[in-house]
Amino acid sequence: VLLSETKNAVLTLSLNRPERLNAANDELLFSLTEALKAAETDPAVRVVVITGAGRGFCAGQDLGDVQNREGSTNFTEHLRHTYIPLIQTIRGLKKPVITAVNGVAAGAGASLALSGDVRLWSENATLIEVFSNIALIPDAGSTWFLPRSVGAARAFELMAFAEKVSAADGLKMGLCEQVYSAETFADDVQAYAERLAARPLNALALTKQALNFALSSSLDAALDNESVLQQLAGDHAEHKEGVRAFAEKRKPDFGKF
Ligand code: LHQ
Repeated sequence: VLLSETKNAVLTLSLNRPERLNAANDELLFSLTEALKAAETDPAVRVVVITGAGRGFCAGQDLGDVQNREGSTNFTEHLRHTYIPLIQTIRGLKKPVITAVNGVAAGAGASLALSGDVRLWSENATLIEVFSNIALIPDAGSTWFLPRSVGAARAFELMAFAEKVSAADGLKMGLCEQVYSAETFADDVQAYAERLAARPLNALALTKQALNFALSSSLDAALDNESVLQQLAGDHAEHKEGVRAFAEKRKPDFGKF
């Protein structure tokens, strides 16, 4: 259900149920969460890419799987055991996570697409807050991620009508940072990820932590949090390398930290 490959410090995790557009079952969600946790402590990995095999990114919860459950499904328990730890792991990971959206991202798959530190879309990517088509509410973080890019009213509209967002519109709306041609998508994502992997990763991990904090805090609290995290950045060998390289008029070598 999950393919894993590391190349030049970039770990690519591919959701692999292509015949169902990578709709998620428990096994897929658990495997993905475990692989992300393992990546955090793996010195060979500096950046993680999450993408989909085949023509889809992720069609959300496998609806066949939901229907197969005995009796009435306990959605709250299900979310607490599967999607919540997954999204928390992505947002808390001390390494950058790129969501590389190769095709349709629907339902909880849309939430997953939005959860990356950087979101790279193929021109074939689409995002659909599809939940209302089956009279559910957006979960796995969509109610948190989407209004932060488009505002609550536009988010509500996208959710109410399960409107399909194209790659061009996703870029305008701030749902992704780059759009690449479908033919070169995998190579473009790898090249982007390798560029990110060459950046100072301790500083980026602290930047991620600061952004996570600031998204739910007051300005005063964010300013104070920055001052604490800046100390951690400044005490790291990476910072000394950056300053030394500047003085010596050469490119810093952050890859060794
Ligand atoms: C699928 C799925 C799918 C199984 C396509 N499952 N097979 C929910 C419940 C409980 C608690 C936790 O939280 C959640 C969160 C959620 O994610 S709810 C939302 C669940 N997802 C959906 O409702 C999406 C359903 N799928 C679609 O609307 C369409 O398939 C999209 C718009 C994603 C893609 O449309 P098309 O490109 O036209 O592809 P398709 O519909 O022909 O799908 C291709 C195949 O994939 C097809 O199988 P088949 O055997 O006919 O070729 C679909 O049945 C299968 N598939 N999504 N979620």
